[in-house]
Amino acid sequence: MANTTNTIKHVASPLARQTLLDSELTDPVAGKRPIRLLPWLQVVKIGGRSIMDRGRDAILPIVDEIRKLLPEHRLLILTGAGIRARHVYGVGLDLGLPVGSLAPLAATEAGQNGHILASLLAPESVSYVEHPTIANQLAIHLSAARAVVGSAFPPYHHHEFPGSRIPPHRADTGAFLLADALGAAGLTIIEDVDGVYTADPNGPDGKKAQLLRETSAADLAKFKGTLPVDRAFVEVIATARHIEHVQVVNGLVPGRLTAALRGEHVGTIIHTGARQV
Ligand code: GWN
Ligand code: ATP
Repeated sequence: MANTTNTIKHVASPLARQTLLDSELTDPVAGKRPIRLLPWLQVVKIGGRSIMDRGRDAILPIVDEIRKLLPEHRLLILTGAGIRARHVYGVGLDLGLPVGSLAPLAATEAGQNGHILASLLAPESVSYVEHPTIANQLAIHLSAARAVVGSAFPPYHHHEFPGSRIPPHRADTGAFLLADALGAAGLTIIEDVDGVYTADPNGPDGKKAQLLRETSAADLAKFKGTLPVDRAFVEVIATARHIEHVQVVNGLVPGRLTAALRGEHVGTIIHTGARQV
């Protein structure tokens, strides 16, 4: 009888005989840059505390700006959590809740801000889409509408890393992970300051703070002071696969988002670790 093992039952796989723990062995197969799933997509993260918590004075001008941008760009708009998440951290920490319980509580606040924003953009066919929809059906939703809104928080839940009692992977990190995973054209982070400064411009040394027009993942990793983005964001941008830079812009100044999406340098450009291949 003919030996059919190799042709029928054996499925050839370049990784079948290797340990996945040795990068020298996996690199020839896994070291290539992944494909871009949505290369035309612009991802915009809107600050929870810096924009959404300010209510109509901050939100309505941004909604107006986004409305005018829709013919020009296809957008995934992701919202941060803001002050309600800080309150829930306070209550939860007082009760001794672990980080994996606090993460989803804060994430729901990011979702709420997204629902608010999506309601205001509903006349433009913009809807809030759920995390599972972002994961699997974003392309079809973005073929029906020029933009969708989602929660910027990554859904780590009880898988959140236990190093700190405050969930380390928050909205900036979540927005970057998504933008890079989708191979988006860009990520713009909207804050209430002109960009990243040498020190908190609203802190005690605010008067001396200088705006950094450009910085990098490596520089921010060495930066000792506070930042307007999560610390984990600095870590994940170092290993970016697609997004080569992120721009942080002031959403309280009309026109900054529009300019940033047109590729103009109007805030702080943060260079990631993405290699040009
Ligand atoms: O609820 O506003 O998605 O898109 O991280 O999980 O805590 O959930 O635990 O599809 O799955 O509150 O219910 O909530 O914000 O995250 O969502 O309305 O399982 O559409 O049900 O990954 O929205 O919500 O909070 O994003 O960030 O039902 Mo909400 Mo969030 Mo809706 Mo979502 Mo979490 Mo789902 Mo989820 Mo939970
Ligand atoms: P979230 O979306 O998670 O709710 P957010 O991004 O809207 O949050 P913050 O986390 O408060 O808002 O970040 C913005 C704030 O960061 C600014 O208002 C500023 O005062 C502060 N900040 C701290 N350090 C710096 C720095 N080095 N440069 C610029 N802003 C800084």
